[in-house]
Amino acid sequence: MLGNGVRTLDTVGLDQLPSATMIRPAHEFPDALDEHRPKGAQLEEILEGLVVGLGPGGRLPSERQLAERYGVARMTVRGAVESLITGGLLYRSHGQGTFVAQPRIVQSEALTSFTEDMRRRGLKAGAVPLGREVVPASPLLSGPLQITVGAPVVRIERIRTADSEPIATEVAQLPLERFPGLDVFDLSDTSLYDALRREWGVEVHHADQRVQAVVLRSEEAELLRVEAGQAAFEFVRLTFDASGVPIEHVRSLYRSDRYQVRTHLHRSVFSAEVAAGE
Ligand code: 16G
Repeated sequence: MLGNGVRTLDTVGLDQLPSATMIRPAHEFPDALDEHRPKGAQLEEILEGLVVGLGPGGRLPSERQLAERYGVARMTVRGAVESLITGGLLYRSHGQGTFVAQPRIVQSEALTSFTEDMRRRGLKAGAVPLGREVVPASPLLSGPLQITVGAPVVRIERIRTADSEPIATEVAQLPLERFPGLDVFDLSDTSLYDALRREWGVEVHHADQRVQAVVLRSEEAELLRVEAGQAAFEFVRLTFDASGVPIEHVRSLYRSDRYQVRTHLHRSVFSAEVAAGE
């Protein structure tokens, strides 16, 4: 993180902050705080300016420097920094400082594969196999997949990476009868959706997906290389082919510090849902 090319304002000295940044107009970094407005809120604005100016990976001046520069208590600076950390704009690296976070990967509403999602953002998608087995369909799974209880299901566990960084874990379950040979097919660094198309001639068409917030257990956090107790998005997706036959049930855990979900809301959907009694 601290290799060459990391821009840091530490090196220029906080007394030069307004002009030395040069990346934002000087007037956006006030010399002194306005005594009629809450100090914390003003510091947050200053920090937001620094986030934009420094860009991802840039290092923030220390709390002490900021406190001296703006004549406030370190606790006030810490509060403002914490607020931007909570908002995902900054992150702290122990013993190294506070840095501007990478922008999050946004999941759009299109039905895409992980590989397509990453490629579109200029990142290289990867898949690290964790395990694969054929299991009998449980009563809970057989309903959604529309197969009989006990029918063979291929259960595929993978870590998904973007530019080698773990982003998500996935447990996909697909009916073996629909995809014979999937239990032995090599899926390392391979798109499952590509394989379904190429090898079995099945195209994903639409999906029902739910997302909820969860707290990562220690073994999940370890796989994703984040701290245990960090929040994650849990997606449960049931994917269908063009004839409406379910082909895949997936539970994924996505890092909440690297991922974001975008939804597009339309008024007419409300009327349709009310009409459908949802
Ligand atoms: C995404 C899907 C997952 C699907 C996978 C296929 C979410 C939450 N999940 O990760 O259901 O199995 O893509 O990706 O988006 P692949 O074709 O790259 O293997």
